Amino acid sequence: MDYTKLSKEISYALRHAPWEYELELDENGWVDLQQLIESLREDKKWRNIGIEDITKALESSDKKRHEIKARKIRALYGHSIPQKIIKITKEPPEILYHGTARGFIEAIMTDGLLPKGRQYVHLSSDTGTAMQVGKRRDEEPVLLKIYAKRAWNEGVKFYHGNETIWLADSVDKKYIEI
Ligand code: HQG
Repeated sequence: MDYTKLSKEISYALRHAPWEYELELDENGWVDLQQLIESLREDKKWRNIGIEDITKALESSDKKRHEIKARKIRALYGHSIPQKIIKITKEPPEILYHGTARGFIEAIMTDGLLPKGRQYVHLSSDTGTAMQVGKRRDEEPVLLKIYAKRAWNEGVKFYHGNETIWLADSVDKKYIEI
């Protein structure tokens, strides 16, 4: 079983296209795990999957992208669907980081960080994770330092994604340093 492929398809279903799987997310992004499994099983490559394959796919993943609780599953971040997923606000650490492509810097330092195709801006608690995120778009990414606690103290909301990923609706340029 290709667990990476399974994990990617779960992300696609739960972040971007639940309707293709006849799934409806609740306001916090949860769907019934059994419904997801039944929907995936309609594809012949997944026709024999069970709960244990889903948990293995999540465990073998390099990042904590999904969460299972009380027979439900959700993606922890990354959503692009029109229905905005409600996240819990949480006081951020002093500094968060964002890794991005060199070509985006001018726009970011003009308009601030915007969610673009997703519901939230994604920030990282450590520089290594941020650089990895940036490397998806540029072999020499730029690391941005975000004065998160100062922003929070001035009323900007931050939300918990997982242990290393933080979310925000947007980040004004006054809190960003290259
Ligand atoms: C950029 C993956 C121009 C922003 C990753 C980023 C992450 C602007 C791109 C998660 C801008 C959006 C999210 C502005 C922001 N002008 N460009 N004003 N504001 N941008 O993929 O943060 O592996 O939606 O810098 O690891 O790269 O899928 O966001 O480059 O955690 O689990 O617009 O997705 O996680 O790109 O990545 P994305 P991201 P997974």
